Amino acid sequence: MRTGTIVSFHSNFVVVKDDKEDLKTLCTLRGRFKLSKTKPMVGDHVEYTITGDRGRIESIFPRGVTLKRPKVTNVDTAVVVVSISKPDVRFSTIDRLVAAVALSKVDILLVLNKLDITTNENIEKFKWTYSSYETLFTSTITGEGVDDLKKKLKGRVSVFTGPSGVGKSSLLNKIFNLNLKTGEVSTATNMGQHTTSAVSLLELEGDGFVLDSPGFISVNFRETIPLEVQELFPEIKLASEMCTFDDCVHDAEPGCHVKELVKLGKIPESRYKSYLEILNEVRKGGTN
Ligand SMILES: Nc1nc2c(ncn2[C@@H]2O[C@H](COP(=O)(O)OP(=O)(O)OP(=O)(O)O)[C@@H](O)[C@H]2O)c(=O)[nH]1
Ligand SMILES: [Mg+2]
Ligand SMILES: [Zn+2]
Repeated sequence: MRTGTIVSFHSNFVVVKDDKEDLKTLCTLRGRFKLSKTKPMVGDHVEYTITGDRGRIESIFPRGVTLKRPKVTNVDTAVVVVSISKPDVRFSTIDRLVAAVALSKVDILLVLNKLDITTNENIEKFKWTYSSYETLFTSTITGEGVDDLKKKLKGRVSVFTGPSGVGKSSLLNKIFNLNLKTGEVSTATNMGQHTTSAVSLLELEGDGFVLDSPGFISVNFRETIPLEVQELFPEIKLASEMCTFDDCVHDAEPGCHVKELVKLGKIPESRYKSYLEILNEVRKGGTN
């Protein structure tokens, strides 16, 4: 039997890219899939058969990491693209975004795009603030960093996410000579409009897939408990090992190494503030 990956939906069909051949087939589902709860998803690895020019999904392999919005499965990496000029995405927003992505347990690659219009001072500030993440710096205008990004995507399933207008589609166009629709950043709000809307995987020359996701992954920390919030902030998690109390949440506790490092200027104040904000949200949520 053939195996492949569901790359998109097309009315009542799913489009399957074959594992071995450069072949895409419109597939229907077997009857039992229509009744069962397992609905196919973009990113699914499937067994399928072909009759004539139509295929049929026979089974879906067990899933890896699944994102709810955008709805896609078997994701290895979330490429979180941001810019700090046009649009000027605030650090607090970036913090929430990467924390939300961390909830889904995918690897995070943080990309600062629009280097060409960002001051060195701001780039350095960003570098320091996000030094606990794997980061890349790019510009679709000068081409800087684009090849490095391309290399990082090889052999994996990556989802591009980030605020609208930061240049996700532009980066993908540049990397893969695609022609995704890009939008002008609206000058009125300086925040751009959502240009990308469909969920479909793009193939990387037979080696990996990328999803250009519209705008933001929705942020919801409702199911998180206070002690888990530090897992979403790598530098805080690391420092927590030296707190006096094992269950320290780095708020009012004595002997807190995290607070110590913030005081010493070794953990960015803005990161710690975002951490506390999410912690308080989680506490209000009443899940613990
Ligand atoms: N100066 C500069 N402009 C860029 C860069 N990359 C993209 N842009 C511009 O930013 C605007 C938005 O780019 P898009 O690629 O549509 O942004 P997006 O992140 O895909 O936005 P959504 O699809 O709405 O989420 C376009 O006008 C691009 O030409 C860059 O590196 N430098
Ligand atoms: Mg886009
Ligand atoms: Zn602590």
